[in-house]
Amino acid sequence: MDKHPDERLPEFAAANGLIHRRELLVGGLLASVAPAIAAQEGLSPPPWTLAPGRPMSGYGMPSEWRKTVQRGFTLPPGRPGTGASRTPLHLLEGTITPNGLHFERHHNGVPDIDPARHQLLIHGLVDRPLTFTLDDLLRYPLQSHIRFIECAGNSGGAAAPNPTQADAGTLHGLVSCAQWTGVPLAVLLQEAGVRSTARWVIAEGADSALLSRSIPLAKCLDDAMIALYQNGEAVRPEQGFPMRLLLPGFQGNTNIKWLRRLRVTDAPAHTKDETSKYSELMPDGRARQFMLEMGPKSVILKPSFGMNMQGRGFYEISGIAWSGAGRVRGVEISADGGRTWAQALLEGPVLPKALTRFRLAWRWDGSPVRLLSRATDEAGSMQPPRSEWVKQYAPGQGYHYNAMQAWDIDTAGKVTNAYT
Ligand SMILES: Nc1nc2c(c(=O)[nH]1)N[C@H]1C(S)=C(S)[C@@H](COP(=O)(O)O)O[C@H]1N2
Ligand SMILES: [Mo]
Repeated sequence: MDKHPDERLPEFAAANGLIHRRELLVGGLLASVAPAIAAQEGLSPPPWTLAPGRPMSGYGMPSEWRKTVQRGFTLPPGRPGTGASRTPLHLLEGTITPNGLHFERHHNGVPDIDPARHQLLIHGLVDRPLTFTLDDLLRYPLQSHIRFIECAGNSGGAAAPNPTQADAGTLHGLVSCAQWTGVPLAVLLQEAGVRSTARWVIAEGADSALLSRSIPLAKCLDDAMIALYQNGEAVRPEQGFPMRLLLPGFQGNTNIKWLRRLRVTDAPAHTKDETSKYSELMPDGRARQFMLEMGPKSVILKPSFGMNMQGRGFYEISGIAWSGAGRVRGVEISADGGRTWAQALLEGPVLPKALTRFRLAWRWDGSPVRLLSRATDEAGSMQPPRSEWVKQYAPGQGYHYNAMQAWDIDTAGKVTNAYT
């Protein structure tokens, strides 16, 4: 028989107490966190068992006790026009972002679109220009896929010379993951009859920013979708109701919300949204356009800034990883600033272009440590240290930031943001 967990020495996989991922499957390591209680105390009825609870409601909301789990704003909420709100990644579990907490990025607010008056036009280099209402699209066979969306500007604050002391949601919360249901764009393009000279599709939104991006035709014929549902309910207004373009793994900006038009062309349109913005400034002063795929990335969420350690002992390290290239192949964790690494457990199913939860048991001995995670994707790309990442771009460039996130923990258990 196995010894009591307290007596059994876990199998360590890297320095400073990182425990082999196999031990998470065995369990028992963390069993000692529950305090022993007197039987009497455990049996006395809590107040909510003494009176009937409240009635049903038409649309459920999270517990009153979790009211503070909110999207974070860099600009005050309610401010008109352009801005973003961030998913509180550090306050969530699993991999699916609740719809009310999906990050938002609007270039001129959220339009209130009457679905009965909205149409999607497909035109340009096609044999038959077509328009689709929401009802038309709902007659097609639908597909569901769990996919993340990440703004190209996510984590861009890490281009600053000193690490910002803020929680993981504030630093990295321009990424969310949902099950999207809709019509594969390839089906609609096939129906319109794409001409042989076609190479690009210019997508345009029905917001007052008329946000427009040039998308390679190959992507539109691959895994692009006209998304109508988000985690089982109609796409939220903030996410593009009644329909949005979903381009799995591509920078968020190309996932045009409130989609009204797809113009098939032979060349990109060089719209304002892909010239003045969402292009990357390189060290030689030139800008790179159409860097569309998001790189491999991971963030440790537990522990992370604002969650201080509760004394030495066993902890579960957990976080999320993703890549625009496909599946996450592995996530490694270091507790000694990157000298030794342990493979984390990836919680299945590990889906392509979706958030993946990773976990690892850890015994913190109370000494100062630097925690790091690094993801490798199925294309073989690995997250760089920050010092390597910054060399790729002009100073201050903040798009496509995917360097490793480091958290320093001091002897008091305080967690701070650090650069590698
Ligand atoms: N029509 C339109 N589509 C848009 C935007 C916009 O402002 N207008 N913002 C883009 C940007 S920059 C991002 S990162 C994503 C954000 O999607 P979300 O708000 O659903 O998270 O939508 C993209 N699609
Ligand atoms: Mo974005």
